[in-house]
Amino acid sequence: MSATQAIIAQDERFGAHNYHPLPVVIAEAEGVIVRDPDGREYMDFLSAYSAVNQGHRHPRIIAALKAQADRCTLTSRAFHNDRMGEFLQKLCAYTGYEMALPMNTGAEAVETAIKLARRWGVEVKGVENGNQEIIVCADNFHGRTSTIISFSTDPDARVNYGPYAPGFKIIPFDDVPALEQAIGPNTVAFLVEPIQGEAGVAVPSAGYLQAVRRVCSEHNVLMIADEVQTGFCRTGRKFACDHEGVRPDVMTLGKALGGGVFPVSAVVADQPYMGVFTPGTHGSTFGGNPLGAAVAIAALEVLEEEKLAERAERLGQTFRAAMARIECPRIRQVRGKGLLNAVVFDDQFEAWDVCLALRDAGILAKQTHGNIIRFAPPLVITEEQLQSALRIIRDVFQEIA
Ligand code: IF1
Repeated sequence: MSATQAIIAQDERFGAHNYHPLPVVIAEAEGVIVRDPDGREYMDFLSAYSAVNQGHRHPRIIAALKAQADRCTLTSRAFHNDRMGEFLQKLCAYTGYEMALPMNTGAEAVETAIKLARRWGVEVKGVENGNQEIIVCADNFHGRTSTIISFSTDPDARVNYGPYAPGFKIIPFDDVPALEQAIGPNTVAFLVEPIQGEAGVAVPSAGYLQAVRRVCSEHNVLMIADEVQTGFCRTGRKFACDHEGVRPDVMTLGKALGGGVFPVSAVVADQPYMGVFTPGTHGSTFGGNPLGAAVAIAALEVLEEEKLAERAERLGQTFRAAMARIECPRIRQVRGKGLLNAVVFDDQFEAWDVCLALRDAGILAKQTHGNIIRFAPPLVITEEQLQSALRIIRDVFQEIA
């Protein structure tokens, strides 16, 4: 039995089967390249679902992790630490918001935004507590907590997890009239992914986000953009909302904020909204810890100094143009922004075998649904690496009957 097989068997014996991973084991990683226990190399085209935008083990980020690990790692928020304020100031400067609330995972950031909107609804908008409504989109993905899956439309994510949290209304994505019709006197927020990742990189019509911004402002409804996956340069701008010059009232952030080495998430908003949180009304043991703060500071510096948004924009155009030239009758659409892209095959097409063939050819990618493969390499990928990957993808796709 090879090392890979032994490790996979160990995972299956002792680990809950809440995933069906591609049969590959990653033992080492650097930049775009990951290596299995037998030394085989692959290009990572998933980037841990966009949490590794700066590349695996970026030296600046690893150095920050090691230096802080030798000073102080966890204090809780019962006391101040000397890194959180510096981190939050930098995050506010990077995002252009007045305040930030640090958490750890994307789901915790989304839960924090839901609580912010509900409390703002009562204390500022005047909605009776218990009647607050938040509008979300079909095919959303905002995390896996019991509240969040209560408004999921993916049966796998919510089946048998009842009773479900009330107070959510589901409308179609990319449908402004549906949003206008759904808003009522008790609506406190509209929570939306600027590009739906799990839905298969669903890019909305041009102008959708601007229209959402207008409608939310007109009806005094908070626009909450979930940029956990689309944020931090992934789509060719700092944030996906920047493609339309839209400034949400609240943004949820995560994944690449932790530079691919530590879970760091946050919610950003201006004081009139963030001000609803008063001492004791929200928190987290690890939220704002100095180790995550030090890593996030370095993660943001890398995004800026290596101009990763411009890089994602330029290389994303190269990727989509090359994919459009591939002769493969089973491909229905290539879509995305920056280096968040997906190839959509015919509805009944099962892409699993294509992912296995890509793996054998040296590229790691995973399908989001049976017929859609997401391609999202680290934003530090070089032009040469991208061209090499495109040749491999073309050869594999042209083999598809
Ligand atoms: C899994 C999906 C991607 C997210 C958005 C919040 C979260 C996520 C827009 C929660 C997390 C991850 C979770 C991971 C797979 C991956 C995923 F397929 F689930 F939907 F990326 F598209 N908002 N997405 O994309 O962040 O709590 O995970 O830190 O759960 O299988 P988290």
